[in-house]
Amino acid sequence: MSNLNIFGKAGPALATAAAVAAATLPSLASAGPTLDRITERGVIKVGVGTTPGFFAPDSDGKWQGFFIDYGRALSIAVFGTPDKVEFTSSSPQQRLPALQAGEFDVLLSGVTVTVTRAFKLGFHFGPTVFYDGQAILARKDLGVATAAELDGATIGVQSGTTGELNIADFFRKTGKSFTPVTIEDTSEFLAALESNRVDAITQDSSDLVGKLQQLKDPSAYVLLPERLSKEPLAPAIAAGDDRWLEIINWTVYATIQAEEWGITQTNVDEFLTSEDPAIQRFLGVDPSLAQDIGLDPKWAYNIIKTVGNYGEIYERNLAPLGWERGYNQLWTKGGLLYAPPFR
Ligand SMILES: N[C@@H](CCC(=O)N[C@@H](CS)C(=O)NCC(=O)O)C(=O)O
Repeated sequence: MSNLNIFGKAGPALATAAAVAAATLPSLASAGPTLDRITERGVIKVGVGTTPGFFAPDSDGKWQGFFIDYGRALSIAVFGTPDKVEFTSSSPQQRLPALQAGEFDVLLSGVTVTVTRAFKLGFHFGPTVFYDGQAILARKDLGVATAAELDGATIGVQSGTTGELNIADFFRKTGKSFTPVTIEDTSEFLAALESNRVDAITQDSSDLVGKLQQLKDPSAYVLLPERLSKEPLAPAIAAGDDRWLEIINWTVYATIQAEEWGITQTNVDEFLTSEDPAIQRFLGVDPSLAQDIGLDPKWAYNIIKTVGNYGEIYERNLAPLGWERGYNQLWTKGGLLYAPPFR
């Protein structure tokens, strides 16, 4: 009788190697330098931007916003409390090198996932938390209603952003001309528009909608309807720490899954008596899932109780700016948000 199996002739040797590897595999995604640094320091360092609704200090100097809530959620996942997180704004130009240098543990600053950033620069990304696109904010007195009509305009773009290449691509496609003015500093970027140094500025639409209200006369500008690009905005980290990446992934997914189940900040306690075994595992009533992944059984419960589900985070921070859900709606409601199974 032949002893050939699916491994062919080399089967037994390969099978033995696989068995040894399985026996020596760590049971948890291994922590790396970032998570070690975070636990040693006792605080998560987060790089952010300065756009109302997404990240901005309130009148008491306390950071508020959509991405800020995700920073607090990460603090809950790691430390069980929302306040072991430090937010620092830095320019789009400086924040990726600062992340690489270990000055930040994660960027929650509207970073777009791109293939160059993944392969060439070596960054890793959590789930997209906001599906955005690049837009143009133009002076109304130019008299244009669409970006396609812009010809010969001077356009401000922030250095280090995906906007630099997108705007050049856009004009290459329309065959019209433009003059880019590349500016690093955010205040200077906005000042360039207000002083007529540029005719328009281009950035993620999330950024422009938020910054518009900081301009002295918002009614003097028009947000042109085109979206020049796909800008999936996601948490970004340096390579080399699988467990930190998984904590980020599943923290975001927890907020999405909670919304899908209808679990909210106000009704989460009622769900503690749910008969659904998946919800029992999710909320830590049944601690087996948390034991398997090495997190506090109440980590997801605490996140929902403290910052709410995805929809609540969105509504609280972005509805006041007039944002509708659009692509940032659950997959069950025609959007793109989808959490893999918590099992
Ligand atoms: N998504 C683009 C742009 C990122 C970006 O510039 N984000 C805005 C916030 S959405 C920002 O940080 N602006 C500067 C600031 O707020 O100070 C990228 O990844 O390059």
